Amino acid sequence: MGPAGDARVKIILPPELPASQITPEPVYRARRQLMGLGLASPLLALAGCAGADDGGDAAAPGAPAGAGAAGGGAEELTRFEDATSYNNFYEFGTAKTDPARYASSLEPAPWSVVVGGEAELTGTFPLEDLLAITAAQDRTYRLRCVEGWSMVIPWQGLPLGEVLRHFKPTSRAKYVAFTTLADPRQMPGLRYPSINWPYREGLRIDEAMHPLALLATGMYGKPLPNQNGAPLRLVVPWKYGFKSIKSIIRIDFTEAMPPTSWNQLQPEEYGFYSNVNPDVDHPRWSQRSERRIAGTASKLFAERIPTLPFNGYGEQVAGLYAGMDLRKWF
Ligand SMILES: Nc1nc2c(c(=O)[nH]1)N[C@H]1C(S)=C(S)[C@@H](COP(=O)(O)O)O[C@H]1N2
Ligand SMILES: [Mo]
Repeated sequence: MGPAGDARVKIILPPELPASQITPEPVYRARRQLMGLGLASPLLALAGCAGADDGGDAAAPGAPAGAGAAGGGAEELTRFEDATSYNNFYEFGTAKTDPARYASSLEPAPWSVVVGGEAELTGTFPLEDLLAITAAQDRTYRLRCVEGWSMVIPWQGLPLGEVLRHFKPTSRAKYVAFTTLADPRQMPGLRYPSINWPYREGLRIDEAMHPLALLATGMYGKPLPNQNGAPLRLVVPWKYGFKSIKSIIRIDFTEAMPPTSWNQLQPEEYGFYSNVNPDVDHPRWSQRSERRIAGTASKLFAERIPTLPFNGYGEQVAGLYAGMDLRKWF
């Protein structure tokens, strides 16, 4: 890390809540049991994906916001207002309110995506061509920020794997790298070295091909708001939120593990995999529980609930990591 590194360290992802606000252990275990008992319906409804290609949740395509899409009302949806006003999108500033405030300068159309690297079909593709590769689906997914809050959002988007397969990755394609737009004219946050711009993320190719991974184009039945990553972003619901990279302009198939922004910034804190894991603390705070911003709960004092391994999607994705020590490969 260069000389700028020291300045950066201070502003990244501070823990938001004092330990005193975290539910004490016994209460928490009781809740976990309750959740265990009631698990089947909400989790099935949310993950929607016991069968590999059934990504559907209870919501009909284009269902109105908050229409019980999380299934049986067991896990409430985050309100549209909260999902669009409490965001991380450092290209527009590091405060949670900055993206909603400043992202109107982002121009999501026209948009194109460069596809490169280890694939038979590469080049620059207008967004419309990408969207024609396969049909959009509805997927209500939880997204948990590494900072300890989570939301339940009805997304619309294309299964990432179906899009990637269209480009015919070669046998050398072991990873997929994603890059966000970095245009200082549209993104005032680029002035600050909070991140080594452009924002970059990556997945191992089998993770990227997993049917739960979504290339989102909309939420709550509307096109993605700018602050949520218009016009195209990832949603990888079993990983911490920062893996769900926004406003993607480049997708590269690579043989080597690609560099990713948060990992480059603080490798001891943010691993390449970053699967949600309550048993692996962040060096500066626990990951055992989360503040669920949903329903009418206020953003700052929402109930804390236990965080589940793989954010509750373990049944679907744990197999990707069979034999891996998840404490080492955090
Ligand atoms: N390009 C880019 N993508 C990003 C971020 C960012 O700062 N820049 N923040 C990440 C983090 S930390 C989270 S928690 C999610 C938040 O997504 P949301 O605002 O739609 O809830 O976006 C992720 N994607
Ligand atoms: Mo996050």
